[in-house]
Amino acid sequence: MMFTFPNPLYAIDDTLGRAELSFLDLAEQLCAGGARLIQLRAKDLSSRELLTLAQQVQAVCRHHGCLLIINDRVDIALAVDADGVHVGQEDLPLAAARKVLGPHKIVGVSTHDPAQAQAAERDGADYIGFGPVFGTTTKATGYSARGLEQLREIRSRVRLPIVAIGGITTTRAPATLGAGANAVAMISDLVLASDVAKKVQETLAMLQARET
Ligand code: TZP
Ligand code: MG
Repeated sequence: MMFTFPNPLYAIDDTLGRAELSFLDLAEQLCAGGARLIQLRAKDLSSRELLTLAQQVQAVCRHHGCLLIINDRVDIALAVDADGVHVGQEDLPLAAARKVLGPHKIVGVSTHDPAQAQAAERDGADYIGFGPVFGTTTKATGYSARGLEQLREIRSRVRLPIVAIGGITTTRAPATLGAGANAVAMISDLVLASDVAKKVQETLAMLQARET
């Protein structure tokens, strides 16, 4: 059965070093605002710290009926019984991630061009990430901004759900769905908001207004 995103916001739990905000509080605020899928992206923790955090975030997610995807780390996803993992082109290949997690977990893959997107589909990904759609300073991706035109191109080539990423703001989110994404992944525009839960709510409201 084809995976579908629970709603059009793919919320990323990455504090971007905001000292006053913990990953756990951020997860709570994302859920409180209505996020129903969270990706835990904590790049600077030790394996042991990440495991503990992932267990705590998992408890928050379960409480809110929210899916939890772990960025990069198939081992952590397995250890905390997360709903899935998100791997990039340099992480464990899809086949290896699938072998570890089994057929029922969600495996998402970052892609940056049509060839990568089609390979991910062929190799059995549940969804693809595509980007960076717009310019971003959050991650040095090594890729230029792909733009909405390339997103449309990817849409025409794969049937899998697509989450667009990179420089997406509440304002840009509706047009990004309009270009064929099923969900928008956001970090800085959510995380740097003074009231994260309210920002999530506003973003979902914009996206849901667009859908009707
Ligand atoms: N992968 C491609 S762009 C990006 C990642 C993780 C960063 C997205 O962050 P932002 O702040 O929403 O541009
Ligand atoms: Mg990665």
